[in-house]
Amino acid sequence: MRDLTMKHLLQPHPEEPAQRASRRMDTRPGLAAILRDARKSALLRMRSELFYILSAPLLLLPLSIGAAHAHALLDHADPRVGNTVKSPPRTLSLWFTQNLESAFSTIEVLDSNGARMNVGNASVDAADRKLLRVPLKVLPAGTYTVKWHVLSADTHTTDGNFTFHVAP
Ligand SMILES: [Cu+2]
Repeated sequence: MRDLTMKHLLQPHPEEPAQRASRRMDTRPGLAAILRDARKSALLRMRSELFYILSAPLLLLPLSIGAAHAHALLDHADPRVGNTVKSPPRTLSLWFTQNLESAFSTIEVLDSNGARMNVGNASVDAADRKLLRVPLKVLPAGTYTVKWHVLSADTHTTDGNFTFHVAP
């Protein structure tokens, strides 16, 4: 405690102007005042260190939340994921959780032999940039795999796949 007191009196910390001011006004600082002063400065320093230690993970928190929210995930599809449809759809539509960049967002529809069943490239809907669509060939009964790869407006890419079935 004495060491701390001496150090404090010899090298007043510039970030503690309130304490310096109070010491200046104290014309005859008694032992009690010096001890109180030292205790206060130690507490202040401890508090500021604690603040930095505790705030570091809090500063990183919004970054991880932001990253998790920013990715474009598949919200729903038509035909629906895993569903069996009675009549073959002429268009596959995928709705995502984020706006998409058309040039780097693709859909591939493959039949059970791996043959490509989409006609041309997928395109983002002009009015709803979360909607990606691709025209389909006339699909015979069977199972189809949809592979999608999208670039969201925040420059993150995500991909995924699912199947749907056309009933015989
Ligand atoms: Cu993202």
